[in-house]
Amino acid sequence: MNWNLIIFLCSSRCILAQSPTKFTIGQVDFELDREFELMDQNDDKVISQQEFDDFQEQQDKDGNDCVSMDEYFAYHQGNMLTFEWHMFQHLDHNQDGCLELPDMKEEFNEIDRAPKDNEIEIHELELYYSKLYETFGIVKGN
Ligand SMILES: [Ca+2]
Ligand SMILES: [Ca+2]
Ligand SMILES: [Ca+2]
Repeated sequence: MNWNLIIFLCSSRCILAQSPTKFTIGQVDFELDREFELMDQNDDKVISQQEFDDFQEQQDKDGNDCVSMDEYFAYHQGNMLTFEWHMFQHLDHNQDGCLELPDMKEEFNEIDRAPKDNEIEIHELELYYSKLYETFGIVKGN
């Protein structure tokens, strides 16, 4: 009897049971590529701070400098509601139910890391998301 295996199976089940997330890495990667293309308006394969801010503005349908959860969800339609819900909570740094420009500036700095050059490349976005996967408890699957 392999006790290590049994303990491993039990603990991964327990983690799964606790996690409300049912989506997979593949789904998130698809979402990520799509989002990168949406943000990269001049198609030069990097996202500038300006493009990042514009993306924020596009989501703000009523133009009150606040992207509400409704506006965010309307923009990020799809089967990824659980993920988007986590994302919104993560992006909303001061927890006021509004994504504002300071929230996005903070986020831009968080993503722009390797190298830190005021531009976001796809691999920086991937790195950033892979850290988020862990925080959100996303598991690898089909
Ligand atoms: Ca660009
Ligand atoms: Ca708004
Ligand atoms: Ca960069």
